Amino acid sequence: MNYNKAEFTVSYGTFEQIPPSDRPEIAFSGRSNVGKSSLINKLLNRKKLARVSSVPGKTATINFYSCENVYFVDLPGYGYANVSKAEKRKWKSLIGGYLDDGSRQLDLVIQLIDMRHAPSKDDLSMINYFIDAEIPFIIVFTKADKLKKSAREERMRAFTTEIPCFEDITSIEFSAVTGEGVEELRELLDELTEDAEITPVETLREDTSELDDYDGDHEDDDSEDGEDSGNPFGGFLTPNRKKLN
Ligand SMILES: Nc1nc2c(ncn2[C@@H]2O[C@H](COP(=O)(O)OP(=O)(O)O)[C@@H](O)[C@H]2O)c(=O)[nH]1
Ligand SMILES: [Mg+2]
Repeated sequence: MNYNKAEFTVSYGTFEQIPPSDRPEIAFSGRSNVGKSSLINKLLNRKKLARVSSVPGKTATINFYSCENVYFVDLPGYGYANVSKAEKRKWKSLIGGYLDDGSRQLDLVIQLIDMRHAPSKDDLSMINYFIDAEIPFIIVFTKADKLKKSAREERMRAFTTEIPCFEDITSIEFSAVTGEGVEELRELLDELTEDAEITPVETLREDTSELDDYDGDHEDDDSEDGEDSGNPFGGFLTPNRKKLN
């Protein structure tokens, strides 16, 4: 893929605005300030395609970047303090709606984790969600340049016990400052998207109508445990997406 061809396409503030996907999507997930915008800019060889900020952003939007026949999807960052309930709800329905929509061509989620720290509760909720929902994902450890060799080795060792199923998860150590890991990430994405095609949405609709058969016991999921579950996500991370296999 020619990563220089990426263009910002569109931002959505609510899940309902997002049209059906007409091409493979690669989504980026991570807590606010983890280095998501910096990684997207590095990957796509641009200085300011995604806005980098020292102050965590306040607006939850899903941003789409197109690159050849693929969309890169920047999910809103989670986990920053002092956010209103209304904003949390918005975040929840955006990310929850997007990830839970089994009809999207979600080829991969790239889950970012700051290499300097143990994964947060929210990071672990995301990872467990991907595992339960069978959403393909990899982990990118960010800000590798900020750790000395020994501290870095210690952190990487700790991740093997802190992150569930770590030995089965592909992970990349990354730095937006030194560029470490960017080629490895590009190669992985190239392999994943080499046959990527844009499919007209009308055709997609016809195709997916047959998938209704797969919608097994969709109804008795317990995804309504809401605000009082003790889960920082308010319980939306209960997979009920349609399983296609
Ligand atoms: N040293 C270092 N700083 C980084 C790296 N990636 C991001 N940052 C800094 O971390 C802060 C948050 O980055 P940003 O990309 O906006 O994070 P986002 O909120 O996840 O999109 C900014 O001050 C960045 O300059 C990295 O790889 N190394
Ligand atoms: Mg950002």
